[in-house]
Amino acid sequence: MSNNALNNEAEPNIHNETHTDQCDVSFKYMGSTFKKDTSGFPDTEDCQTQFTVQTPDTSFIKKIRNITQNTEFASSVSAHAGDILEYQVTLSNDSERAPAYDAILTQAIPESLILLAFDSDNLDNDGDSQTDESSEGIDNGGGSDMTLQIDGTHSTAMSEILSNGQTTLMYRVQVANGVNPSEIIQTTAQLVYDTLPGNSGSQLSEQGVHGTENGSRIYGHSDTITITIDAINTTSSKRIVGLSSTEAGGAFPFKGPQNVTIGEQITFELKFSIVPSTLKNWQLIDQMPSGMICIHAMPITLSNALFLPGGIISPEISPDGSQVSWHLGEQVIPPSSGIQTITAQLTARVKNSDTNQAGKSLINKNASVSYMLNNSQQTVDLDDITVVICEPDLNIQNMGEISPEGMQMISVSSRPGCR
Ligand SMILES: [Ca+2]
Ligand SMILES: [Ca+2]
Ligand SMILES: [Ca+2]
Ligand SMILES: [Ca+2]
Repeated sequence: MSNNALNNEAEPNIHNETHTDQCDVSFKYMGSTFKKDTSGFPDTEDCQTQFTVQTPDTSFIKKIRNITQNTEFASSVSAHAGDILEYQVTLSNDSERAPAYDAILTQAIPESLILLAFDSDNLDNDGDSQTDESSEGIDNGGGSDMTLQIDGTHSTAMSEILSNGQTTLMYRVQVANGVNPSEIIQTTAQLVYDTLPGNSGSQLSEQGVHGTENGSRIYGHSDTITITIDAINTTSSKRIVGLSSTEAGGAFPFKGPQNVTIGEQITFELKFSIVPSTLKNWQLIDQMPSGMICIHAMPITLSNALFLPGGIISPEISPDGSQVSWHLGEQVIPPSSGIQTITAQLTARVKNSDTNQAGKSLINKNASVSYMLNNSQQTVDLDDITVVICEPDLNIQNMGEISPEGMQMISVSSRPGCR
């Protein structure tokens, strides 16, 4: 049975396709020709044999779970630096009669993942019912930037996936410290197998090489898994924590909208959380809205017990007060630090400018944290805060009464809502 179509499950040699091999005989006897439609000649069915093609019917299901965060197996997972992830690859052969031979699974391990060495991961990697034996597969000793391989030279479960049989492969990786928040890591596993044991089964010479027209048919599958590094958490990322004159509209930290007066100072807090990962060209910037200037800001302290290298990051306020920024550079949050929350404080003043009139809203909407992701600067917006300008709006009213002392009575009231 030839490998036709070449390495492709298609006509004429497709699963369950029936082929007929028929012999045709005729002869002459005493001047008469005897052939298959001659009375008494053997029936056609007696001169033929039928063959039904059986090919492996293999499915390939790849799943992953986060061991550190105790998640279930799924087709994708979220993680951060230091997490241990476990891959499970299930190879099932649903064919009744055709085993899959010489299966080979390969998967590239990128720089962002570290393969745990097969001989010490406490898993039966190659599905042969032995755990951490010396022949679990090719793992290059574990690590990054290489390709793992599990095949039939290490595992009887891979040299032949039986009809109605199943082989399960397992391996683990640790997420490297160099990953960035929101990074997406995709890993693709490739599976190949063929239809004869060894190179050519028990064929007579000349034997076909597998994958050629006269050899075994090679099948290939691939499956991709997505790992997403957790994003920067910006819940409640900007709040008012101090006001110089007006009464706060709510308990501090207050999200506004907040009434303010001309000349008032407002202290804001910026806050966000980051999972263990690496941030490159890390910056925190707050661009003031027109009508508001930054007059003071506090340094951010990154403890060198929690950040590498850490440090005290002084704010930079632009000469016109329109922007404050902190340049945190490249920092690693190692897995031992856990999730880190960064807070920064700045104080702004409502300018005594022509455009700042009663009822005007100043929306502070350009605070952001940014860092390098996939070779470009990724910007994550922080919350918007609205303040509304109030000005004294005195209402003087003659009460039309004379006091007992003979004084004219007047009423003075201010516009409601400013205090
Ligand atoms: Ca094993
Ligand atoms: Ca192992
Ligand atoms: Ca083995
Ligand atoms: Ca083979």
